Amino acid sequence: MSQIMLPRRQLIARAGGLVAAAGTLPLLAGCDAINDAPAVRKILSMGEEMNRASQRALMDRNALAREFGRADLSPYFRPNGTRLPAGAAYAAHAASGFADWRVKVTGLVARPLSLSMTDIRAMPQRTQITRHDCVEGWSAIGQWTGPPLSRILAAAGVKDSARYIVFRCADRLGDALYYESCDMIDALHPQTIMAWALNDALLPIANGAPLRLRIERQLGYKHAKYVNAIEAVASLDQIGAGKGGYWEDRIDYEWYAGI
Ligand SMILES: Nc1nc2c(c(=O)[nH]1)N[C@H]1C(S)=C(S)[C@@H](COP(=O)(O)O)O[C@H]1N2
Ligand SMILES: [Mo]
Repeated sequence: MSQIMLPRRQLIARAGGLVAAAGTLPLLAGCDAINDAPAVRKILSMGEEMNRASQRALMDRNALAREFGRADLSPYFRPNGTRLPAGAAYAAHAASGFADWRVKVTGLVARPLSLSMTDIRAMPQRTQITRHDCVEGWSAIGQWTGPPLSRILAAAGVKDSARYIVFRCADRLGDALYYESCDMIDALHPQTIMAWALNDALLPIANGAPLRLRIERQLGYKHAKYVNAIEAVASLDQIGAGKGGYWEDRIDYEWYAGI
């Protein structure tokens, strides 16, 4: 029980074997005389480094994002970025209920695929209620349904040489098409799905119809909407400006936006 009550910082320090140093931290805080002694400062900063190292080691990239209940659903899932891709081609797809929409699966795969929405819906599905966090400072909770990306990649026979998955989108923002990418850990994460339904209804156009990525351990801009191609690559250097995403190429959004 007392273990559980320990602040996270001390738990991590204990895991790192720095019980003594960490145990004295609360006493040292506010005691300038001792804090100023170079030797003590050095020990404290060693502790900090150990904490950071242990934290990194403890961070589990395969851990699940929190899932919520139906009572937690946001009454309205706010759309952001493109709400309606411009152009006649997308309009025609929308008018026909996306009957002819294709998602190409290409690159480092043994069997390139061209999947219809019927194909996508016939695959094993996952439904999850998760919270979407946008860097612009808003969140929303929604229920998403679609096949795990891992299933799609397995169907295509993704090769061992693939290190990243690139998601290409149908919407143009200014000079370029939106795109995103992730590494294989996130690509194969059980909550990474290609969603075609939001809250038990077909995905609204504003939220990325007919198909959008849900990559639940990452910030909002990684969740590519209007996806029409999934590409397995060994390097991101030749994709866009080489930083792995539309916003990453343009402003200082991190490629790895883990949450
Ligand atoms: N194709 C495409 N995907 C996109 C965007 C976009 O403009 N175009 N915006 C991103 C951002 S910044 C966020 S927060 C989410 C918003 O998803 P939503 O519209 O369902 O809220 O989509 C992301 N994926
Ligand atoms: Mo966002």
